[in-house]
Amino acid sequence: MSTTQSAHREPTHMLHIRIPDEARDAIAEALSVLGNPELDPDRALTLAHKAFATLDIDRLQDILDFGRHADTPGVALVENLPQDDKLPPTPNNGGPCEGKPTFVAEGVLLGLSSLLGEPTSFVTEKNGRLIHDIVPTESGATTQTSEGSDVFLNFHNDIVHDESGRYDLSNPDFLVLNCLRKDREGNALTSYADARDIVHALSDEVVDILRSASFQLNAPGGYTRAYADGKEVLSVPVPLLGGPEESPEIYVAANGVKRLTPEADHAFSELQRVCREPEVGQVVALTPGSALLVNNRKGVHSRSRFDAHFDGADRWLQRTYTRRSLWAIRSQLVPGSRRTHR
Ligand SMILES: O=C(O)CCC(=O)C(=O)O
Ligand SMILES: [Fe+2]
Repeated sequence: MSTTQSAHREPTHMLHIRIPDEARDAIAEALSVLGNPELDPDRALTLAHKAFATLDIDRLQDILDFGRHADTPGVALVENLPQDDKLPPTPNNGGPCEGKPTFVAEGVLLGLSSLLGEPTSFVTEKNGRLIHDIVPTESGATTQTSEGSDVFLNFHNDIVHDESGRYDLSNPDFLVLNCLRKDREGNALTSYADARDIVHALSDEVVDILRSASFQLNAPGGYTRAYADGKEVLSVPVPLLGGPEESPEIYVAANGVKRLTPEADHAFSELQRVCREPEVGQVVALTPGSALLVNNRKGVHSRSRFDAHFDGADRWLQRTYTRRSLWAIRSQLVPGSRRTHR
């Protein structure tokens, strides 16, 4: 345990927000008129924002504070959200779903995202779509990607390739994950480990190494497949932890972290180990009608192994990558687009 910190420090906790039935029904009604949001994302976001802005002031402020302050939890579970009356089969090719008759789930995703910031997209992630269908695929079953199922997806952040060589700059501040369908066996668990709790659980020596530029992150699979035949595209040497002691930021790649020294290798193993400890990893089984708000800077997340059958009844989440502001990444905008980036 870190000796520089109080041994009596309280761990961070998952914020729980339950939407009352009446509010759920009012939001569902407002979202019933929503068309396919990819056709006019700004209009869809405005409509969904209006729907969620009708929440009572306490719950609304809880979500807004989650998005805007350093001292709030890194993960929040929102429950009793509206759902689509009829859900088509789960796509088995990484999405999107063709012919979905209503867009309530998409509206929920965009409404929650709009309270945190601006949904953004990248051409190498889900073909630049704003709404990511997170579904297991046969070809990706054992990969360290969101298409995996038959493997533990290690604790990571969602990062984005950047020409500067830093992959933790243009990436999302938040992920929003909305559950449309759970896995049949109920084995899929999403975990979140807050860097404040990680640091507390590690020795000072290991934290010092994690704060040194002894690591290189591999770019996400979508990028390495598109531009490097799947070979490594490494960042410049970076630390995995940065920022002030009371509110650290963490950056870990899912697609591989190269350790530059034996000490860095040990520190990385320690990091992954403590994230799995019950006093650090906060675990949730997402079910339809619940969504997870994930701060992608305050902590890392993982997903357990689960069964996939590729028969239309598999687990199905929808996800946005959300930034507080799009301004800093404007030079990466695809010409003619307002939200899609290279
Ligand atoms: O499937 C999950 O629960 C999380 C997957 C994941 O890491 C992601 O969508 O970024
Ligand atoms: Fe992820």
